[in-house]
Amino acid sequence: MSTTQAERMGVIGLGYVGLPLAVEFARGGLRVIGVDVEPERVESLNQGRSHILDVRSEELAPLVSEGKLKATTDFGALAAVDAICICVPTPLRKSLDPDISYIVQAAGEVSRILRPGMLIVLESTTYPGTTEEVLLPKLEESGLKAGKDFHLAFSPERVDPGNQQFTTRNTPKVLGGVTPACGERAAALYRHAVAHVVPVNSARTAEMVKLLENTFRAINIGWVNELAIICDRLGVDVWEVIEAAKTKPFGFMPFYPGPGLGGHCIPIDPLYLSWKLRTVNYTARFIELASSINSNMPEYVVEKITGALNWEKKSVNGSKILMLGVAYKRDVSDMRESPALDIMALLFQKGAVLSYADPYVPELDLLGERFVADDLTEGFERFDCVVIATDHSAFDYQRVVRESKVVYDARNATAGLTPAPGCRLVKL
Ligand code: SAJ
Repeated sequence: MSTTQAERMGVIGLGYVGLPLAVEFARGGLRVIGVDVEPERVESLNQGRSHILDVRSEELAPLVSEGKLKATTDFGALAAVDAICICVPTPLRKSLDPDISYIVQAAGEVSRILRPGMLIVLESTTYPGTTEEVLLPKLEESGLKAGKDFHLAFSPERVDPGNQQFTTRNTPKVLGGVTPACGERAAALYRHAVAHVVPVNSARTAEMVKLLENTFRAINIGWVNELAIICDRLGVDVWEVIEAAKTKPFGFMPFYPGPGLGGHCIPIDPLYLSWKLRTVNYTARFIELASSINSNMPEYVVEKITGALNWEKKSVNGSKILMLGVAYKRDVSDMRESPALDIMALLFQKGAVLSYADPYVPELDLLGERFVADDLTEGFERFDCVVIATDHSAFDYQRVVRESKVVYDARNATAGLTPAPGCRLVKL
């Protein structure tokens, strides 16, 4: 099979990975069909309106009006393309096992329209072996043979939502094929959309590269979270320790303790790897240890809040507690796996009278209750404790330590601030 140039391509899944990718391919001169299962998302995209932070409608609209980018819910529209990138979610099940059902569903749709000469690339983060062991056989149900009749590769997404410096176009793109020719074909395709392609020798290698990247973060965050607990036991300021360690100009990279591990990547990707290793009778001890430390941080934080209230002769039960920030990290609205929600749930179960404030989250449902964000106009005196769980830039931390009775700062957001005489400030 020849390595044909792609003129037309498809992207399945128009979320924070798929839409920026579709836009870059369209800007690179290809005609792109984007497929998504959400009709209202498809409709707004075809009107030139973007639902993704990193894709401005001003850059999307001309691509749509010039016919370079079209969205649809119809997988059949992909029958006409030369290449398809699959960018669907890979969450965890409640049992903490990988949920690759979206990949399998997309593969079934692609298999129905697969033609000789097509290139299929999986971008969804998953365990090593998924492309060859799950996607390949599903696509070969078409009767076509991978590496012979069609090309198949894996290329991990490296999208960092909101990152103005590193974009889909300028972030190096790792990719690996199930055969060398598949890898070469994928590299030729991605050169339309990204500045720097990084070919590796197999799809399995490319799958593992992504898991190394994010497991590296999860394990190091787990280590600094344990360091925070250690420093607390030894009466040392963990934040000062890290700031001083950062002065080492080589061989050190700072990570910071926090209330736990949030987001849809870092808490999840390492568990895809440890799950896979269990199927080959191996225990990924570092991953599982970091995961247990990180997931225990909300309980650790609640223990410290309880202690701080105790010094005020108050119990959690009946105390008015304000959660400052509920998103999973600073200056984002995403609440997936947010540790702030775990802390709220634990406090709620202990009888706390909870409020929250978050400029990015107007309201939230938790434990069957609807909470509406407090606009903070009435200040902080009315709360028995203010918990800084997510250090959004918009908060006035000077006012927090001036007005609050008790502040529990899980993010070192009050660094350098002197609390008013009546404010008990406790830091992680
Ligand atoms: N966190 C800490 N301490 C740290 C860093 C993060 O507690 O030192 C917490 C955050 O508060 C958050 C969670 O960990 O709850 C994850 O934070 P993150 O900074 O890793 O951000 P994510 O989840 O947006 O990770 C993404 C990843 N991008 C991709 O997978 C393509 C990750 O690889 C990036 O390195 C990261 O963004 C980034 O650097 O922004």
